[in-house]
This record gives sequence, structure tokens and C-alpha cells, in this order.
Amino acid sequence: MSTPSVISRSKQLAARAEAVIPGGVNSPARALKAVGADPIYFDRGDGPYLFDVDGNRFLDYVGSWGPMILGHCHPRVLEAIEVTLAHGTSFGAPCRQEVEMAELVCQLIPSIEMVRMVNSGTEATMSAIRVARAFTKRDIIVKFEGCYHGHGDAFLAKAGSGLATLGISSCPGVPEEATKLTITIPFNDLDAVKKVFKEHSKEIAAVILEPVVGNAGLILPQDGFLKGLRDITEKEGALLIFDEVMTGFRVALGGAQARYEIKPDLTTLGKIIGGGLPVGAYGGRKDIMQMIAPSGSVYQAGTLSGNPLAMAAGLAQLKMLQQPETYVKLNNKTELLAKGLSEIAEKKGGMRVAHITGMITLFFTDKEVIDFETAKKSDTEKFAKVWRKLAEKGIYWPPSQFEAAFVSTVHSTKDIEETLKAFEESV
Ligand code: HOZ
Repeated sequence: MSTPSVISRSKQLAARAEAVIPGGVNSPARALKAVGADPIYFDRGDGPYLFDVDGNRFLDYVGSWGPMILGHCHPRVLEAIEVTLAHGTSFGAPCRQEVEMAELVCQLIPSIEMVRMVNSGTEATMSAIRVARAFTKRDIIVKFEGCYHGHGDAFLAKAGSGLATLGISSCPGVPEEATKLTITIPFNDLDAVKKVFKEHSKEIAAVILEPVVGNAGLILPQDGFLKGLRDITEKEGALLIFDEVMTGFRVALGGAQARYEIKPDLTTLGKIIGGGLPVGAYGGRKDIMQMIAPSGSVYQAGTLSGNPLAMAAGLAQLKMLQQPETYVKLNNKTELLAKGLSEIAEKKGGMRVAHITGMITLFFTDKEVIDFETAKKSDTEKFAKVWRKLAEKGIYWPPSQFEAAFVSTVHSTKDIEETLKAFEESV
């Protein structure tokens, strides 16, 4: 008879994984290094909950980094996948679902007149800057410190998310030539934008940004910043690209661009339009998008792009999101959590809360956070300590100060009260 193991199943999996997967994980954030913990291996999700392989239940505020707006295993999403599954998993050829998806995306996001499906946000941003360069016949890309646009070479300079978490400001393996054409400036700083256009007039192909930053912790655009960017790029003949991988269909049905009433030239979308399956997309003005092969000669392709299962899951989710009460509900829940966290921050000091519909960050700093520099003033050791205490209490908060937390429509008032109690006891 074998003796039952006293080592948790997560620890056992981590030991096996470390031998065959770099760092034991398939994406750095989930190694939990920044919070001084060991990776947790999950078994299943259900509504606002995640259950790990040891049977521990967590209230999930990562939500697969954005797509789980309706919580895990929403019956409509599962049903759509099941029905489609019976017809096959991949054709490497056009399907009905991708046409419906493109029509719906163009309907819901008015700046998008044509859209191309890809498999991740990284692919979407890489492809968007390629077509922007081709369209403008210019090479320079301007991005903002702390914004993260996936792991394409051109974007790995002063980026947020895992790079900010691990303190990697430039990435080995990325030739200097690849980032030489990327200029990085502070978020919310229109003077820096004006300066860069003065210095590189007629050389800048595009300005790309997360209109609401989620990858440096949550940072909101200050009044006039997005409008200023739109005016400058238009005047200078450069394209404005909104990376709405996190904010699209989350901060409003039409994304941040609908909320702030700004029309970018191109938009990148991600995981949300796959209902949790691997999807990305980029779209925008017809005259730009028509440059993509086969209608034009800007090459970009993918066997799994427009995959029927992913499209079906995404369509089911987007149709649910169209119900008018969705964003009122999501906003009310986020407000409730933000109000509670703000009260705790006020009582205990040394903390700031940033929030917008469906997204929230508690920064461990008493200074206002307006850009990456001010986000980096946060006490990351304190954050790590609090994260571990929260995890012990069954709250799965994003494991980095430089990531936003995601609220879903299925987090109940009771769930949020439980979360606030855990925070109150942990900070
Ligand atoms: N870069 C993702 C969040 N901003 C995290 C990806 C992951 O670790 O799954």
C-alpha cells in the first residue's frame, strides 16, 4: 500500500514541470516569483471561482487576464463550444463563424471597418504595426513606458506586465536593430508626444498604446490625453493604434474608444473575443486593412486563425455581453470593490486605488499613479506579502503589482465582501 503524499499536488506538478518547461510555467507571471510563492496548478473554474489541483477554492480576480467577463464555464459559451465541436476542431480554411465574428466586431466597434483574426494579442500587435508601417511608408513606432503589447521584438523596451514584474527593461535575444525603431515615452505626457514628433517629423508610422493601461497596474488616461494623441497623430500623418486586448468589450461594449469617444485608426483585440479560447484580432480603417494579403501585399497568415471553436466561444460571449444590463452590473460590482478598498486605503494609509468598469488595482504607494514611473514607486514587497495572505484566504489576486485585477459579472456582493474582509485582514 502506498503512503499518501504530504507534498501538495501543485508542488508535485511544479517539480515535474521544472524539468521540462522553462521555469515550470508557460508564461512567466504565473510562476508567482514576484510574490514569493510557488506556482499553483489549476484544475477547473466555475463562475467567479478557480479550484486548484489540491481542491482549494479561490475567488478569481485574474479571470484568465481578461476574457472571463462572465465568469468561468458560462453555460452559453460551453454550449456553443460543444455544438461546434461536433463538427470538427479545425479546418485551416474559412468557416461561417469567422464571418459572423467579423460582422459583429465591426458592428460593435465603429472604428473597425475590417478585421483580421489571429491567435493572440501578441500576433495582433505585431501585425498591426506591420500594416501601419506599410501604409504610412514610415518605420518608427512610438509606445509608452509600462504599456505591454505582447512579446514581439519591437515592443520589448520598457514594457509592462511580466517585464515590469521581473525588472527586465530590455530583453536579451532582441537585436538592438529591432527596438531601434521603437521610441518609448511616458504615458499621460502630451509634451513628450509633441517633442518626439518634432524630432522625428514624417518618420513616425504609428503611436500605439493601451488607452487604459492594464499592464503597469491600472493607469487611467488623464483628461485630454487621448484626444491630444488623436489630434497630433492626425496632423502628423501617423496612425493611432489602440491596444484593446484587455479593455475591448470590458470597460464598455465598444471598449475604451467608445468610453472616451476617440476613433483610432487601428485596434488590436485579444482573448476576450475568444471567450477564453486563444484568439486575437486587429482591425480598423478599410483603406489600411485592405493592404493585408491577399487583398494587398502585407503578409500575415495563420492556420488556426478564425478557428471555428474559438469563434463560436467568442460569439457566444459577445452576444451575452450585448445585453444592456451587463455593463451596469459589471460597473456596480467594480465600484463596490473599489469603494471598499478605498476605505481600507484611507484607514491604513500608503495605498491608492485605481478602477474602471471591470478592472482595478490597489497600488501600495500614497502618491498618485499617472505613469510607469509613479507606478514603480509602489512597495512591491508589501504587495507580495499581502498577495500571499490573500491567497491563504482563498483570494486569487493578480500576482504582480504591475497587473490589473479583473472583476466579472458573476462576482456576487457576498464574494466582494469576502474579498474586502480578506484585504482588511491582510494589509
Ligand atoms: N502578460 C499577461 C498579463 N498581462 C500574463 C500572461 C500569463 O501569464 O498568462
